Amino acid sequence: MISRPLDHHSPGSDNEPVHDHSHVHDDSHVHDDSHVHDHSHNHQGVTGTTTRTISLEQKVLEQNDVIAARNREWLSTRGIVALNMASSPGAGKTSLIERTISDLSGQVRVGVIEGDQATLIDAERIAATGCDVVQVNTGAGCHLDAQMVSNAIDSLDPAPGSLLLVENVGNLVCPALFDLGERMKIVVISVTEGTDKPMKYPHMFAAAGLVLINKVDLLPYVDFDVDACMEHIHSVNPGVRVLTLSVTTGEGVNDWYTWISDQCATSVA
Ligand SMILES: Nc1nc2c(ncn2[C@@H]2O[C@H](COP(=O)(O)OP(=O)(O)OP(=O)(O)O)[C@@H](O)[C@H]2O)c(=O)[nH]1
Ligand SMILES: [Mg+2]
Repeated sequence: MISRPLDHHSPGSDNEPVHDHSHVHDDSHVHDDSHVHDHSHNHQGVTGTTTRTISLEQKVLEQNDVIAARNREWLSTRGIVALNMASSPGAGKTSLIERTISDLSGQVRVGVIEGDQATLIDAERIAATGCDVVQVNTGAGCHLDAQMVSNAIDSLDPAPGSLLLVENVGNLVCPALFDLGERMKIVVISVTEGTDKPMKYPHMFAAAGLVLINKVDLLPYVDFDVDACMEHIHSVNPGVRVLTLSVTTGEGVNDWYTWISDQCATSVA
């Protein structure tokens, strides 16, 4: 794990730390793709053949769940509300986090964990808002796992009673499987992606505690039917709350803030 505070040293001086409230930590991992199925076959003779199949995926998920439960317990005893935000690449997760930090400034203390395969780009965007952030680079991995989040929490040290926004790697498949210890998964879909996505990626939408339909400012220009999309979302996740919004124009964001405030009000301190 590499920890690299942003602007820790002023230019030209290696020894003079400059305090900047924003910190970018690069929590880099070279992460093998954990979706490895190892079907080991152990054939014993012609008669009475026994075939032993070991599903590594199952084991990886079981181990992940143990660590996720520890994360959840740690967060819950401190009254920290952790939200695991998933979407396809570019749906607007980082933009929404940036806007949320800025609009809720002074009302809610926010910490952020950024998950991407590579780069510090999203963490640097968050740090520019003045918010503490840890970047986790997953290398070849396509999702965050509970151990990565545990390490990131150690670096971030989120304040009791704060809101912890975890931006997962842009991907509507694997993040559905991995519990990070969050309060809830939030799925963001944008109107440029097509109405059918909840049906094509049902596990991600089924795992969501809230779905946000973003970029509604683009509705006049794209072929996207909000009502049909909502029907598809509810066909895989009946009763889930769905909010429509535009991070760019601010339309609908107040409903999102009310939802956050309700979540924070029910956190156990
Ligand atoms: N028109 C419009 N553009 C938006 C909106 N929200 C985000 N964008 C744009 O969508 C692009 C992608 O936004 P990001 O916030 O980087 O998306 P992301 O989900 O964090 O992307 P990854 O981290 O790569 O998965 C940027 O160019 C944003 O400016 C919106 O409400 N309307
Ligand atoms: Mg992003």
